[in-house]
Amino acid sequence: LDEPLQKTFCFPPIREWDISQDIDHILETQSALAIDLGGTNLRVAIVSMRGKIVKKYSQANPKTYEARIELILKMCAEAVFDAVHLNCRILGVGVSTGGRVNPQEGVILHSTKLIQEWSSIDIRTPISDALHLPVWVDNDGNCAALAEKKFGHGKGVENFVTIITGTGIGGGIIQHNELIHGSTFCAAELGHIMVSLDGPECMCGSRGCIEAYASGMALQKEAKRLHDEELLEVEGMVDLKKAEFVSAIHLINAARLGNSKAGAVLRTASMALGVGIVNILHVVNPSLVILSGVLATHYQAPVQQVIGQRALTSAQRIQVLTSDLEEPALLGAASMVLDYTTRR
Ligand code: ADP
Ligand code: BMX
Ligand code: MG
Ligand code: CA
Ligand code: ZN
Repeated sequence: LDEPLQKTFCFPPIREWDISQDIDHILETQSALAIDLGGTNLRVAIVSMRGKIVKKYSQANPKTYEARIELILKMCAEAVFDAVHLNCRILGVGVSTGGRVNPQEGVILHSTKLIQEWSSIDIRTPISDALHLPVWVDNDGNCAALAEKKFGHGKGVENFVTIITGTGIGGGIIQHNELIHGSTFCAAELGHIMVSLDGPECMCGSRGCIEAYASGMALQKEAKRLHDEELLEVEGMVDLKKAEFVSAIHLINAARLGNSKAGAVLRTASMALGVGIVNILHVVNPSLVILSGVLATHYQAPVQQVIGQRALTSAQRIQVLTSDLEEPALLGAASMVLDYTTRR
């Protein structure tokens, strides 16, 4: 309305209002506290509605239940304190963890030896009691899939699978835009797809699982073995005697510099992972596979090649991408909070 008309009808004065600025402000201040519990690390982060990690805290994941819960609460308290100064309003807490999780109850039903003292654990109650915030929980691989769906290559993709390589191998399956959890919350434990009848021992108690061939821990074990036999170091590599510990990354470097033993280990690992993924393609037939974690870029090309060689014709052209998210499991934990608290 023009000014004279406004006066006639006694409209309140129109203030300068830019709705996009208000939305920007909400997207930047409304935040989640995200927790990720893995075989090695315990991470906590403040994550904004846009999926930006505002602040991150990392510690080694303690080996006992008591110490772990104590550290989680301590790190969360610090993050909640910092959030005030960072102008972040925490809407709730999202927990990503290794193990079979019942998200309705907020309970970790069972864990492999990768996380000790982590079976039949109600993780929701102690966190919500201490912080007076709502708490959501899911398996870390499932969380990684949620993150890809909201912020990553999985945006708008109806059927996709993600594989995240850390200490172990986690998986998440999105079918018709939803995660699948299965009848006892054990669906999408993709690290335990078996690709040989014998094969190396796995932390789950079985053998021949892709986690036992291709995880960070599996490669680290092989790197250590070669190092102990003085077969790892090759010319051009950083002096391994000065390295804090021998890791999967050293194995990859050695292979790149022409160490044939390291190359053979990596070929077996890639083959095992590739064959495992072919099995997944033949069960759920996704349109996309997203690899994440430290080893993702290394595995992408060999996995795509194995699919070309070993998948049924109809599944051969399925795309394998490397995630471009900084921390998929943490971001997925945050997405549970951001999606549920703002759903109308
Ligand atoms: P978690 O399994 O606790 O979720 P991460 O996803 O942080 O842990 O991955 C940690 C594992 O990945 C380590 O156990 C190691 O095998 C491997 N890793 C991670 N970062 C590096 C690195 N910079 N160099 C070598 N290995 C690494
Ligand atoms: C293990 C298993 C999975 C988990 C995966 C990746 C436990 C405790 N963990 O296979 O549930 O998704 O490790 O975990 O049973 P990460 O430690 O590599 O992050
Ligand atoms: Mg992890
Ligand atoms: Ca999973
Ligand atoms: Zn296993």
